[in-house]
Amino acid sequence: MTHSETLHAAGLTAPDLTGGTLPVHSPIDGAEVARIRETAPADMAGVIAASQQAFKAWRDVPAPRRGELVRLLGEELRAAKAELGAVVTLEAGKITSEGLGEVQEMIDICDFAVGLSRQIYGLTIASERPGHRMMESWHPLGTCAIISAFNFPVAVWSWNAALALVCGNPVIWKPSEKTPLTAMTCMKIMDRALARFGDAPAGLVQLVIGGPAIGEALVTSKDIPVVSATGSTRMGSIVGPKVAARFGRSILELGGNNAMIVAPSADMDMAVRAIVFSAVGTAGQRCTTLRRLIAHNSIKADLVAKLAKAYASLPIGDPRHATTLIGPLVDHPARDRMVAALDKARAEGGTVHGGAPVTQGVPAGGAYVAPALVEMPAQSAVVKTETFAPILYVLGYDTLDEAIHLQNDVPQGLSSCIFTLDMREAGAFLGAAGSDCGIANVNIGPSGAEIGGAFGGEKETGGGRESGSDAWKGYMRRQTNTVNYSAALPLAQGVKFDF
Ligand code: UN1
Repeated sequence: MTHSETLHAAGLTAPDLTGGTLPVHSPIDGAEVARIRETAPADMAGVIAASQQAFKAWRDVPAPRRGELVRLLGEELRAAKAELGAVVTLEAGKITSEGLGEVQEMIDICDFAVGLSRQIYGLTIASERPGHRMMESWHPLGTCAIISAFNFPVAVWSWNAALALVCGNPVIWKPSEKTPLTAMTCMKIMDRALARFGDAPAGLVQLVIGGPAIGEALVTSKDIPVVSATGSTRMGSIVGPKVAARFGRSILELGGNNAMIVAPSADMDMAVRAIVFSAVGTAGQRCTTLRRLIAHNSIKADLVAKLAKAYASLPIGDPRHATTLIGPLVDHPARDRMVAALDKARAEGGTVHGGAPVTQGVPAGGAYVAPALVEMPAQSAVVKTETFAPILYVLGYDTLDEAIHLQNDVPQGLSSCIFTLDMREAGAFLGAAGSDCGIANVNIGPSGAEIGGAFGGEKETGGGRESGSDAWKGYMRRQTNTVNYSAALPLAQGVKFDF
């Protein structure tokens, strides 16, 4: 299929794709595929006001009925899976299976949120006073702004939107400027769900497209109580303080620098499979991508040899071809950053295997690269930096304490894992003095998390939690209620105040 056939199959029409100011390129071949109309900064006040209006109606709709909208969204996503997945491939450069997987992640979170819509539970609490009852009520909070990144252009929106909507909040979505077409496709799918739902308020789900001025309007508006932002640590360090300054709530999902410890007892074949998928999948552009391999010195050389062999056989090329495993980087600046990181690694004493730009057997115009394995003498500055590319730094260790120290000794704290068959090592890794990350796994890689768990991480990753478990609480306000059903008015803490 040509790019325009893919876009038209997903329901995007000529007026959607032309006449605007924002050029959109496909990473597959660098071709300009659209010029999108941007939201004028002056229009943001109206967008936010419409969202406020929608909130007034939506917060009164019973949560299970709100869940019905998300159930319909899940149905529409199932029907449009192939078409939306193809746009993810076109616009983000993911291989077909990963584009489809991303849509599946959306369907999964919709299912989760539908169930949640009947499970918004609060606690009841024993009161210290006779004839009193205490409980918690969870109420909708208000508009949730969702600022998403290019690398999961649709799934991250759905994690936030599906939860926010069942929690009673309208959403305003600002996608990456690199991936507005996937967002527009999602909005068409959402519009079909809204039409079937029938009576959702106007302005419940909005999309705004543009650059920093649009983001700034969302981040600084006191009418937006929750800002969920996914992207670089640099972006988060700007967004977080601005939201905090107006006492808003931010849910930040920022950089990762994810490691795997491979112990001597590990099932090596399984470890190799996990390493290859998590280090080179999505061309190293997941926030959960494996970036550091911490291998026991007794098995390190053998492991590196096995990986080098596996890396040499990985098909690199057009992400639409069924056999391709490594598609392009998002753009040429991303490739320049990879080349620069490898130069820095060499300067810091690293031995680089692979990592060269690839121009043969791939579509012209795309930024294709061979994945790099880099043996490092120490965890130097470049290793502590997240470069969004398929670079895997390899470090050695002798004791588990040393390995855990290396794993934790970076600014980021998203995902981590250990390969071991020794339950004591696994227990230590998952313990309080083990991994300091938001995600810690045993005998699986750091990427490809299921939606059922809370997703996010510590330190410079930003501390936010999205997706499963009780992450929904981040989108609601908790109200503590004390009800006195007695005929007396006792004060707490035994205070006397008689008059
Ligand atoms: C991201 O890269 O921002 O765990 C999200 C994973 C995916 C989500 C990644 N489920 O790799």
